Amino acid sequence: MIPRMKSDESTDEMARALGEAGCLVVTNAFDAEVGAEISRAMRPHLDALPAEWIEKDDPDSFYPGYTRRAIAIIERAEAAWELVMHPISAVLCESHLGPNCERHQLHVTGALEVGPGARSQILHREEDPFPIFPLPRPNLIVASMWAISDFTAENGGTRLVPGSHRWSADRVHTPDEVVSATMPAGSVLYWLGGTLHGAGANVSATQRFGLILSYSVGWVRQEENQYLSITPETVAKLSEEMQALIGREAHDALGLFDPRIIQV
Ligand SMILES: O=C(O)CCC(=O)C(=O)O
Repeated sequence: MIPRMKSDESTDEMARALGEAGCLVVTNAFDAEVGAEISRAMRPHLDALPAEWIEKDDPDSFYPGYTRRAIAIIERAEAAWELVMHPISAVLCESHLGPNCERHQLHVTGALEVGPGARSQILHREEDPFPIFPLPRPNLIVASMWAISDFTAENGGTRLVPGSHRWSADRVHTPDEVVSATMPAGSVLYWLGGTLHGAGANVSATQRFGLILSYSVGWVRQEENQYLSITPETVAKLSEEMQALIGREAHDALGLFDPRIIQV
């Protein structure tokens, strides 16, 4: 079962529930107008994707066909900045990543539109790029999916295996352990980097639209190269706190720089 809470409930309780189940839905987390503004900003980037990427499906591919993905959300959708910096995400990252690092960082950002006809995505763990750590791994990543449209079991709502963040490598999920995160627009789904998950199949007639924002411990390579995804003009508009979050701050001895060379 995926625990559900409202955004005005205790964040300590949210952190506990996320740690227990490996996933958590928080409803009433953001306004419809923010979602609409993000959709407007990302539409041209999603529409510009080559048709041949979208309108075919390689069943072995990690990314299913009929699904549009566009990254670089900080650069392309200013309305999303408040979600990137959302206080609930800050508490959950501090609680689950804080013990393993001096500071967490933004790992990847993306608008994900699952279209009618998309098959389900292979279940995976966000921490799979770090195989050097045996399962179950220490917490390296906290991920979030912000529901800009409703998420249903029919339109490709994210599927998860609650509890799988604690499994060793030989534990394989059974079909009845896979649960769809159904949530109304304005909700956010959180999951830990060790939790098995993937986009569901879309057997409906409408698009499922969400924003994925994930965070990692500050000492790993970010999934999305934020230095090449955000222009200096945009960096100059970010608060100091947000600049640190995107990685423009050293983590202990990692990421040293001389601030006299580039000043933003
Ligand atoms: O779209 C989703 O619901 C999940 C996306 C995901 O897991 C991924 O992009 O790796």
